[in-house]
Amino acid sequence: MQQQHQQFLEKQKQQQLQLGKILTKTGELPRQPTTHPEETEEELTEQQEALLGEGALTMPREGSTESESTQEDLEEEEEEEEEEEVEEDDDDCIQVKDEEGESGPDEGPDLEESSAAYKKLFTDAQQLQPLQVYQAPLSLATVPHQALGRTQSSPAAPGGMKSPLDQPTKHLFTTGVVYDTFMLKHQCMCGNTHVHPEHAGRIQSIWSRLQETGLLSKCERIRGRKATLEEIQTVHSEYHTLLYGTSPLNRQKLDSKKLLGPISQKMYAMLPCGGIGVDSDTVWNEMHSSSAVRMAVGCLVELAFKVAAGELKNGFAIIRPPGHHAEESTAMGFCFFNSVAITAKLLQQKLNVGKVLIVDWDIHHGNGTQQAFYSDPSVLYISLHRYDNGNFFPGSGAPEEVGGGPGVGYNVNVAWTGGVDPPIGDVEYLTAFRTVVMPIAHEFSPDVVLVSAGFDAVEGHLSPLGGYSVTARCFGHLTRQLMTLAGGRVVLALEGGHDLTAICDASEACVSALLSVELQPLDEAVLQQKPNINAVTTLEKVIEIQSKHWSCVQRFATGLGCSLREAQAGETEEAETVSAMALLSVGAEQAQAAAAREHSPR
Ligand code: Q9C
Ligand code: ZN
Repeated sequence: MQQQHQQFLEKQKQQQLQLGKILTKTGELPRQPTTHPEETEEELTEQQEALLGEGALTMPREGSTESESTQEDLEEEEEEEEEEEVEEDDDDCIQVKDEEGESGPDEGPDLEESSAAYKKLFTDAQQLQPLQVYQAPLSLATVPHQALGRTQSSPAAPGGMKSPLDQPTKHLFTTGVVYDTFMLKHQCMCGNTHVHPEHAGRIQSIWSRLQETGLLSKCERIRGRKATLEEIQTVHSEYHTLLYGTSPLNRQKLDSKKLLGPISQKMYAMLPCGGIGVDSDTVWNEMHSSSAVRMAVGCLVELAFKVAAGELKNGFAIIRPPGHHAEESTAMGFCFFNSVAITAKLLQQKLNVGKVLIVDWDIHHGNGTQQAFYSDPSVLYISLHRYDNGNFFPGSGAPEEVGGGPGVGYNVNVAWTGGVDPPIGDVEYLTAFRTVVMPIAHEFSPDVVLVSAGFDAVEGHLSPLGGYSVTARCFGHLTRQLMTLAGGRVVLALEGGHDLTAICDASEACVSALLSVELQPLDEAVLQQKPNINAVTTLEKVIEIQSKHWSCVQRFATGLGCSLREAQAGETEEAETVSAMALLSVGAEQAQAAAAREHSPR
């Protein structure tokens, strides 16, 4: 399997090199998107039209970088999904004109029906009761195959094995994984993945890795969907939502309802690579990006709802583009819609989930997520990121940013400062979890944990997009620690990371942890090493600031420089002292009671 994957990566690398050359003509590609280029082109501004030559409109052959088995899988899927796209375009009109009051069919009968059931579940059960007592809502329970319609017509998995979706009667309480090929279509029109490291191959590779290692067959595959414009507006402004949530095709319909106003004349920057976008990172494909960015959000929402409701043990969302930099009205750093933030809001609004913890271990600060919950005490945001005194992208995330108003203390920035010499690695991340992340998280006691799981802190990512040397394995161990929270209701969502080996290794480690598969142990060297001086300084500062809001961190202010082994020994000693004290006090009480009996009259 390893060897196969290695070959696949090699092949992919070679093909990436040639991407510029292999742009083929539309006619040769029967599988090109079924949205009608002729109609769409009319909608584009003159400026964009000039950019969209025949060659530029044509994307590199989809799936060309995949292993054969995955190829089959996805191709079958493409067919049905492309049909959906046109259907769903109609829904936008319904949602935006909002005449129906309720959400349009885009949200789907599944969500609408189950949403009510979920809400009832949470209210009745006083939030997240033990999972064994959970009764699946009607839409999730055993249903005859035919009754499920198109959402169940899933492709057969490679090797003749039926995929989980072909067995609608079996719903296992296991790790859910969500992935959808719609997200592959968000690609710069220049087609050069070297210029744009946030490319489709990232999630294709992770999906293949989970298949090839057999991990996927231990999981339940969840079908994604595009988030509705209404859902996106739980975090983003209406203008921002329409700007990035619509394509020329459905905008035409919206236009005819005279509701779009300034959206009709979208403006993007022309990029040096020949494509268009907000900036060179945050590229836009006028034909396909809106579907992709809405799919990324909808996939995470679907997965997280099932985990929060107790239908799945936990989950891993293989989604792109990432979201944590996206602010209310700003797209940046590859991000358009903040999937994790939207999901947290929807869990609260539709499922009555009380407290959500968001842990963000992408190497970059999640400025969008911080902004979305800055004055909200019901969502605790903890980010570990390279900060370097504001000199690392996006520049925000100072330790002093602790939240505002009622949200003071509910924003925790572990802002690594001091560059990469010495490098920040496993020991530093594990120490941060030991002294800051896990104590605060336990004290907060969340109902659900969402993880902005970027893997750009993994070794293999060089400055300026990384520079740290955390191992993939370490992320498995961090995941396992988070699973001690919220009754195990933990959902990871891919954010950044572009080194394919690194993000595949890390995804594999995290999914293994979620499945409670035995993890590769951390090296003894890691357990015996002390965190580096810059990390200790960073953690001292965080503890000094956050101890005003979280009393639990105070006890870690000393001993930050300990290795994990030393800390472990200290904890054992502490525990022994505590029980010895308890014994002493029990002894004292008994003695007192005995003395009292002796002196009391019969
Ligand atoms: N000129 C994520 O990992 N590059 N985003 C900044 C400045 C931004 C990374 C270049 C990298 C964004 C989700
Ligand atoms: Zn990042």
